[in-house]
Formats: sequence, C-alpha cells, structure tokens
Amino acid sequence: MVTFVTTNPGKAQEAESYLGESVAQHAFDYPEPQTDSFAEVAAHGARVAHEHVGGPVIVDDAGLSIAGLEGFPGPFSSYVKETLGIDRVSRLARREPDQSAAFHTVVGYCDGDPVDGDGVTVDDGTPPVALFEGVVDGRIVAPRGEGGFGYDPIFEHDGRTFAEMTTAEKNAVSHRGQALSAFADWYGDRT
Ligand code: ITT
Repeated sequence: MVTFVTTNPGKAQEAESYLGESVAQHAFDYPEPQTDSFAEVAAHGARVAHEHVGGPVIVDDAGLSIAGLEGFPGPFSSYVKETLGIDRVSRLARREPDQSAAFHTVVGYCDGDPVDGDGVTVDDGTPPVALFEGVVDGRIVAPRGEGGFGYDPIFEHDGRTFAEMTTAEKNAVSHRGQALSAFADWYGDRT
C-alpha cells in the first residue's frame, strides 16, 4: 500500500481511479520550498511526507503555465486560484493573442530505500526520491463542465475541457495520468 500525501481530494480520486486500492490518501500539508521547480517541490515533499507517514509515499506537485502570460501562474497556481479564482485567470489569458497552456506535474516517491530505474529521474538527496513527470498541452477557454477540480473547467484539451471529461478520460491524457503511469510501471518492477 502506497500513501498519497495530498490535501487535494481531486488528486487522490484520480490516483485511486488509476492505481486502484493500492493507494490511499492521507491529508498532510507538507511545507513547499520557494522554487519554480516542480521536481524540487515534489522531492522535498516526498521526503517530508515519508518522515511523517513512516511508509512508502507519493506526493504530486502540479501547476498550470499559460504561454501568453509568460508561464503564469506556474508554481503559484494554488495561490492564484485562491486569490484571483479561475474565472479571472481565464479572462486574463483570453485577452492575450496566445491562449495555449500546459499542465505539469511531478510525482515524487519515497520509501527511505535507494531508488533506481530506466526512464526515471532519480534524485541524489537523502533519503532518495524517484520522480515521474507528466505534461499535457491545451488552451485556456471560458469555464465549461462540471467535473474535475481546480483549473479543469478552463483547460481545454482536444476540444473538451478537463471538467467535461470523466476521471478515466482525463487520466488517459492528463499530466497526472502520464506521471502515474510511469510511476505504476516502475513500482510494479520494484515490488
Ligand atoms: P497538495 O499540495 O496538498 O497535493 P494542492 O491543491 O495545493 O494540493 P498543487 O500545489 O500541486 O496541489 O496544485 C496547484 C494548483 O493547481 C491547485 O490550485 C490545484 O487545485 C491545481 N491543480 C493541480 N492539478 C490539477 C489538475 O489536474 N486539474 C486542475 N487543477 C489542478
């Protein structure tokens, strides 16, 4: 059993849909270092979460980068959603000529033991953390759809917003689905 340490029930639901009963959510708000690197946040978070939980953990650090806004809100996605809200982010983005955007995530795994493997970014800190990245391209639109969470209603991929997809449909194309898929392949070989 791997513990997904996140305060975000939407992320946990996607991981459970993808990985089944081998994952369970634990809500713990680990401190995030001030950096614009999702990988650094995920690596730090995985170590702190492992120390807190005591067993194998994953964490997920994600963010939305809007091309016409120079990558904003990026590492500030959580703060910007709480302060501006997604409607205003959408309006700001749609004033720009380029509305393309990308969602990034890095999943960090830590169980205290050494990690290794093909296609995996291996962090050399202590304790070691395995990192799995995912990125999906899309564009910012006016809010549509009732599903998903966070920025999903304003992020359109292949003609539908993530909020217009089921969890399984979103996982099949999303940043998180890609990272979870890489993690699941790697973890299957480890256990
Ligand atoms: P934890 O750090 O506790 O996991 P969080 O919601 O703070 O939860 P992030 O910092 O990774 O997680 O997320 C940054 C913001 O991006 C936050 O507002 C999320 O709701 C949003 N977000 C993350 N993944 C998303 C997704 O797949 N679709 C839409 N919004 C997402």
